[in-house]
Amino acid sequence: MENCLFCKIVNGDIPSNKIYEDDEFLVFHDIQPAAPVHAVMIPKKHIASMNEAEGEDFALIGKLHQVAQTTAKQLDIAETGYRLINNCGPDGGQTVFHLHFHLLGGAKLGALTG
Ligand code: D5M
Repeated sequence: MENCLFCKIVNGDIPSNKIYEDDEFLVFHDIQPAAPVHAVMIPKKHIASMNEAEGEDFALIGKLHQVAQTTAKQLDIAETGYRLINNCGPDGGQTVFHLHFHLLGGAKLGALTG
């Protein structure tokens, strides 16, 4: 998708600090970390947000959770625990409109606030 920041990262037009990559997914360190460990997990397929997911996208999103589990082990936060977040739409705090999950850990995280 033209003018999508994360598609540009997938295509290599914008560099990223990669943690994991396969044919379907890319995981990289967040440029503005909100925790000691903060990874961004995306499907390479452009899906604008959770609202736009349809059909086989949900299987992809399921697999992304498997990648989250593996990545948490790789980043050594599996034992202590972590948080997996999807921000959807403006009120959800989404700023990049390419579906992604935040994987946060490395410290005891505060309570969720609205
Ligand atoms: O989260 C979008 C996230 O994307 C936010 O935490 C910053 C991160 N971001 C933005 N640009 C980059 C680059 N170039 N590399 C790594 N991380 C980046 P949202 O849920 O949409 O607010």
